[in-house]
Amino acid sequence: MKTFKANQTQIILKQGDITEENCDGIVNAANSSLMGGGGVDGAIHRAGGPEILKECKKIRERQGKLPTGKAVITTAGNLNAKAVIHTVGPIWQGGNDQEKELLKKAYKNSLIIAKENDLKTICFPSISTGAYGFPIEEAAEIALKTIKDFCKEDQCYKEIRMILFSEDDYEVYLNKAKDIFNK
Ligand code: AR6
Repeated sequence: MKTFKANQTQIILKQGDITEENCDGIVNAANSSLMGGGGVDGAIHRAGGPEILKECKKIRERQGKLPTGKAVITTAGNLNAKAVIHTVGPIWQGGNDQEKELLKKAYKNSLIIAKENDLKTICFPSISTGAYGFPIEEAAEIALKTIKDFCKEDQCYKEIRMILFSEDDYEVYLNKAKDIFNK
């Protein structure tokens, strides 16, 4: 685990399973259907229980599929959190299909909706770098820069954690964070 600072917000990088975190908001790397899936999405629904899917279904009925880059919020069910923020990262298509802008939007819109719901500590997984194939080096840079830019403007967060599932992913994020936050 390593801690950085962006304005008044603690930025924590940690290797682990996001479903074991104790915080206000847990971000889910969902898909547009909001009906669950594999990877971190599957893990969050399994650990959080059926209440999360129930609310996702209501959102689907109300507003249809969730476009890439947008975010919605539900209960966290049995997780040690107040809410789950579901966002949809882009599927990597080679880099010329607005993937970078859309990944940035996924982080930014998650931060905005969590702020609107008064969440002070929030955990992110590495959005889009699993099944969606986004190259991790670029994804890490976008994730951390978007978080830093947000914190420059807004000090609403006490703590923002990036939870990296593998040691390799953790190392990539750590190296980027040293560049981005230590200047
Ligand atoms: N805690 C933290 N990170 C995790 C966990 C966990 N428990 N499990 C996996 N990861 P992915 P995506 C990491 O594929 O690329 C789903 O089926 C994983 O190692 O979960 O945005 C959705 O329903 C990787 O680094 O999400 C969508 O269909 C990162 O989380 C699709 O996958 C993201 O991998 C979304 O793909």
